[in-house]
Amino acid sequence: MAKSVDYSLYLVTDSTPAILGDKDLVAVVKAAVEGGATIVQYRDKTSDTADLVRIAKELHSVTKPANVPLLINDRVDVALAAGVEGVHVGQDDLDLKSARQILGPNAIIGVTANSEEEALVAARDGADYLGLGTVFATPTKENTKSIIGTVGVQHILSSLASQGHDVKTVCIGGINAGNTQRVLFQTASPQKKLDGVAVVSAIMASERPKEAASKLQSLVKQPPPFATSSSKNPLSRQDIVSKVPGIIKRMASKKPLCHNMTNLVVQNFAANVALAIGSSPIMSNNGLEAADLASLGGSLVINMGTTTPEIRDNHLKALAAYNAVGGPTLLDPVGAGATEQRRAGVKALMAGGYFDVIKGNEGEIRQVSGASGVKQHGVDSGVSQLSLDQRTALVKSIASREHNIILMTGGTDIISDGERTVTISNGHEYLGEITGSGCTLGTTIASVMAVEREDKLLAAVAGILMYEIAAERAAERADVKGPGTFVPAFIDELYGVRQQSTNGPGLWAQAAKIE
Ligand code: 3NM
Ligand code: MG
Repeated sequence: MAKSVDYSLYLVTDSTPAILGDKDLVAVVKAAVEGGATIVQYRDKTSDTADLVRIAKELHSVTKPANVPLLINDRVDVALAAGVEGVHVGQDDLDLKSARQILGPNAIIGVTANSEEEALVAARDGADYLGLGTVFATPTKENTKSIIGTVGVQHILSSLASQGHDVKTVCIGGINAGNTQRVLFQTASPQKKLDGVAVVSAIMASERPKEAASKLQSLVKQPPPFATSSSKNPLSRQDIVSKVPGIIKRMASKKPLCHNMTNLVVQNFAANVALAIGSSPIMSNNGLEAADLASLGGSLVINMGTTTPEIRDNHLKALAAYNAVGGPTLLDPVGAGATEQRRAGVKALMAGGYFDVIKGNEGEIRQVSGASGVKQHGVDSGVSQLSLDQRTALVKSIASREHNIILMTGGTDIISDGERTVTISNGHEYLGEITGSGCTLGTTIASVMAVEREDKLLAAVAGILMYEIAAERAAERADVKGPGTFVPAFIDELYGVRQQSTNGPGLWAQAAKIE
């Protein structure tokens, strides 16, 4: 059934005062269509049937001239009576097959799907499109069945593709101008992408529905700013060794801003590490100034080490600000599995924005992957439960799912962008005997990303190598007797490695332990 329908900006109406306010429904829909809504669903759970038909006809008089299909939520009878293009049915409404029998093959019929199974059944039974959700918790619909996130949407898309269904798809629930681009980007599976986004409040609650629709329409057309340049050149040891010195030199001469929202324990150490490697640290936990800082062209580190709900709000504000301008972002989910607060914190941050890099130890990365039953004690690295092959597979799969870079630190660090995977076994045991070594590795990687945006995996690898080779050199020094004397020597060696970056790849060629 090849109907040519543009699903890119799907407006679902809401006539309740909480959303519509005192605006006129038909005027709002008219404005939204002028702004760029490509399909409209009239959703009204309370009006009497006669009013539903009358309002549907009024809405049709503004959608039809614009060639925008109008669908009715749930009520096949109303759709027939008003002569509109189709219906949208939920899982508890009239079933798809009956709706199709009544409305015929040319009607547009969409179905809400909350799970893989619901989606496959609806696709098999001939739905024209599926509304996948609920993506994010939303006050607009409180009785939603489950929040499936971008991961859940992607899972359904993959499974539709693997069963050969080319049904159209939109997602719904908490979609707005702040997350539309990221949601389209992060839900994409290799074989199938969403055809559009569906919104209620982002347009219906707006005082300027035409502008709101036009903004959303322009967002669905372009990739998010953080995804505009991403080269995936091969990264052999040879490539890495030859490119890293130039990148570090560039960082030292540009002195990019590295905005750290980090924990109480490492503020001072992280700022010193940033200065030593050649970036300009700013240690600000105030989300309200993040947009100003993001405009300065640097990168952002969010470290959950000593987080609170209030700090999390600041983190989310800053993340949105950096995402909006494409500033590189790194999440360090310290102790991610240790407490309920931290588990909720990781989820909220990952649902609230995009991180170019998520770095953590095995337990933290397992938490990030959503693996259940991971218990962490304290916030230290703990004991490995997975083999190297299992860890590598996990890192790769999360990276390809999130469309970002995942770094799992350990004796051997594993880093992947889903396609390319690098393992690095530099470093020294003293790094495990001081506080903040993981946190300041985050600072280092983010600093490098600020100057190397084309290939962020290469940037991260450069950061890891710089950091761990400096640690080896510090530990070897005669004046270093243990963790205490190691710290100042390490800062000196970071500075030293930065100075030596002008000497070409010699140091790296010799020291880098890469596979
Ligand atoms: N259906 P907003 S969520 C109408 O999950 C509707 O099936 C949902 O509203 C589903 O864009 C939802 O304001 C409300 O978040 C979406
Ligand atoms: Mg319904």
